[in-house]
Amino acid sequence: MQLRELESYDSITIQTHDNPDADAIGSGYALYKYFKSKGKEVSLIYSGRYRIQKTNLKLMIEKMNIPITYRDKDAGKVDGLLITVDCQYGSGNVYPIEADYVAVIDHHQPEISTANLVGWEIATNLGSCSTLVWRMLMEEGYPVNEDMNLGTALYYGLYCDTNQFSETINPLDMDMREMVAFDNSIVLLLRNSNLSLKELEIAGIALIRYIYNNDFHYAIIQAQPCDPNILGLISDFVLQVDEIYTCVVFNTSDEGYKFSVRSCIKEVNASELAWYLAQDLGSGGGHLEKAGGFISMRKYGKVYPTLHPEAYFGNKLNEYFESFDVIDARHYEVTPDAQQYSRKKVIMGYVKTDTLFPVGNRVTIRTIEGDTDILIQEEQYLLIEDTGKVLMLSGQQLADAYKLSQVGCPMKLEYMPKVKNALTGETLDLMSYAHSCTNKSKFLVYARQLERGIKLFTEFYKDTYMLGMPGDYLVAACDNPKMMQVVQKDVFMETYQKAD
Ligand SMILES: [Mn+2]
Repeated sequence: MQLRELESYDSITIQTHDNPDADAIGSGYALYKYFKSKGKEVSLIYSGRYRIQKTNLKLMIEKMNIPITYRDKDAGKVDGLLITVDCQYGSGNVYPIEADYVAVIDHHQPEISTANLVGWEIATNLGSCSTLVWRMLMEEGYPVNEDMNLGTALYYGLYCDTNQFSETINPLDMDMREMVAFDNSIVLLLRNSNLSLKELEIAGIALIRYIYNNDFHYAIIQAQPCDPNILGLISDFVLQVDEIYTCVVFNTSDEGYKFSVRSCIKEVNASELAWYLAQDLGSGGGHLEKAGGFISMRKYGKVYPTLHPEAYFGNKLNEYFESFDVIDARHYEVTPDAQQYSRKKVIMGYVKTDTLFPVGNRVTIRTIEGDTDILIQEEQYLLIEDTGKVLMLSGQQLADAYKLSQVGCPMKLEYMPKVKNALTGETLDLMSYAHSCTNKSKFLVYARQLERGIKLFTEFYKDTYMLGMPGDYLVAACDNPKMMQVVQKDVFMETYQKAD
């Protein structure tokens, strides 16, 4: 959905979830400003049991002049369009207000039927709803950076929802963080009014009630209901204990379990562990050392009606540590039980890096998988795969494996990769410099379907690993068997065929 689709309504009410947080307020405010600029009659409201109390939120509202008001539960129906933001109409965390028309803008797991909505945009891969609304405003050409209050609200929304930018890795979140104009002095002020005395006590109590596993060196802590930021704070602290290599800190609300993950060993990537813990029950992700996630109570209750969450996290962690073999490609053979396959022809893109910036420049390549820093060199190419991954190759490697054309590359990717010059900050859209290529069909690999999970370290992936789940494929180039990678099962089926 695009925001302009909602411009046919003259009266618009924007409702955040009950007990709104900085992200709900920030993204709600951005929508408010947008529709106000279109001459609509707009109001920004929240309802539910509690009024806003936290000092940082009160300051946010005051400093940025955010016109959010509390709406009494029995204030009745609203006229025109109701948009719920950072939540979904009909979910347990937002008081159901009757309205003529309803739309939803959110970044949580889909919880509701969209059948009766006039529009919805639910982007679960984003770290904050503020990022989503920022994207929607940019798509409409709205001048976000001319309004410092608006920028600061969005920035602070992302900051809070991602535990100070540590628990997300979506490239669009990073784009907003870098591109939006904000007032740093306000952010500093809010940052230092983040905890109440009550929450200080919650953190203290949580610390003395840890569960420690001696075999795998992990700790689990359940905290009383508190702001999710406290979970990050506790887990940062716990990880400093010498015997603890990995930890999970969580709390419970009516909607589900919110958790923070930390790791200080290369065999555990916090981002992937967060994903593993949530899997089909919610969402999780972040960075190598810090990550976070959420498990929906509705989904959890269906699968584990009686299991205590502490036991759930313990079981999942044990399962995680027991179910992966660590493989170092440099001392490992895929053959002899592997079969030969060849890569089907796929259209991809390639770019000679010195057409982007001069040789010797340091640049950051931002893809769906995160940021990579490289030094621009001669005869260096980037290959943009149809999955959105970007690989670095020499001219020879590229010419050996791919048939190159001079026409532009038509690929549509979920996140279009960008290249940013570290010195000047200039950012280029990689695809507009790319030409098309197809792999030569002769590219032969050995592949073996995995029965157990693996963590694969290779020559290029020394400090972090590629994760393989049972069912995925371990693939090695026939002419260079140490060049190994993990290919997800469905991707493998689509891109490889048995060699004849
Ligand atoms: Mn949010």
